[in-house]
Amino acid sequence: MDYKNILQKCINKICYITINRPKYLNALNNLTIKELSHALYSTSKNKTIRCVVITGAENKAFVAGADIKEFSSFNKTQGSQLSKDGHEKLFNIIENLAIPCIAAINGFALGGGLELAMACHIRVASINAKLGLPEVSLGIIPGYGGTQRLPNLVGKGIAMEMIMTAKMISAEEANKIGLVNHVCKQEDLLNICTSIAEKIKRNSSSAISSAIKSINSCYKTGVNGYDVEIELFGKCFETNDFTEGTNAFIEKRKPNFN
Ligand code: DAK
Repeated sequence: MDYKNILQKCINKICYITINRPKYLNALNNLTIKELSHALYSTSKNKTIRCVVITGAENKAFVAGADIKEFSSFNKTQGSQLSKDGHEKLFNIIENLAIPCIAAINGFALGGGLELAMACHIRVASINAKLGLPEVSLGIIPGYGGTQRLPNLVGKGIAMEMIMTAKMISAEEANKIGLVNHVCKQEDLLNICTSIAEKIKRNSSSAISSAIKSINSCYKTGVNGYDVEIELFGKCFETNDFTEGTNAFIEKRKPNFN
């Protein structure tokens, strides 16, 4: 598939995806959601890729939200369809990706943009980033998982205040409340994300996939995360990575995971 609104390049087993609509502060329109979904699906099938980094083009915005101009004319049916597609084809896909996904937040991360970052497994923000869920100022509520993922990340009280006031917070404040893992200078952002990805790459990809699944199960209703952990832990014993990791330790060498 040829992409119009995203750029993708893979270097040293790390796939960098850039949302490329800088004229509209990288707002997520339907086509961009489709292209992201396609790129992530194909990346997840590529066994050589060990980490994904998602960022926004230029230095003003990660993603300034869903495309307000596009959805402003939608009716209830179109709104519901957009919601269903977004959840199923993008946000849930990212959260449940077997490969770690890092959001490199290089500027405004608002509404659907912050929701996209929150669906990623790790978030790093540059110092100029501004984050918020301003949907109630438009007469809607966060609709791509924001009412669920924000309280999971920062706690109910802070999430309630952020959503009800529609306020933007700085990268430093986001770091203080646990919404982003690290804050850095803008020029260092991709290097820091790459160095996290490089550390991840040294470890077992099968164990990392299982860890993502197990951690995510903590937030799924009706699922006992401890049971998931027990099952996935057992499965690790059948993997080549388990054999390699434990042999390497016993033989006093570094493991060589494929
Ligand atoms: N959508 C469409 N265009 C946008 C946009 C957005 N979210 N954000 C910015 N742009 C466009 C602007 O309209 C402008 O384009 P022109 O008017 O020049 O053609 C261009 O990007 C540059 O923006 P500004 O001129 O406004 O730049 P400033 O530096 O003055 O202001 C800003 C930057 C980020 C403070 C401002 O652009 C702004 O307030 N943007 C909107 C932020 C926002 O409210 N984001 C939340 C959107 S609501 C759904 C699920 C979820 C959602 C929707 C549906 N379903 C389940 C169906 C999510 C909703 C949202 O994300």
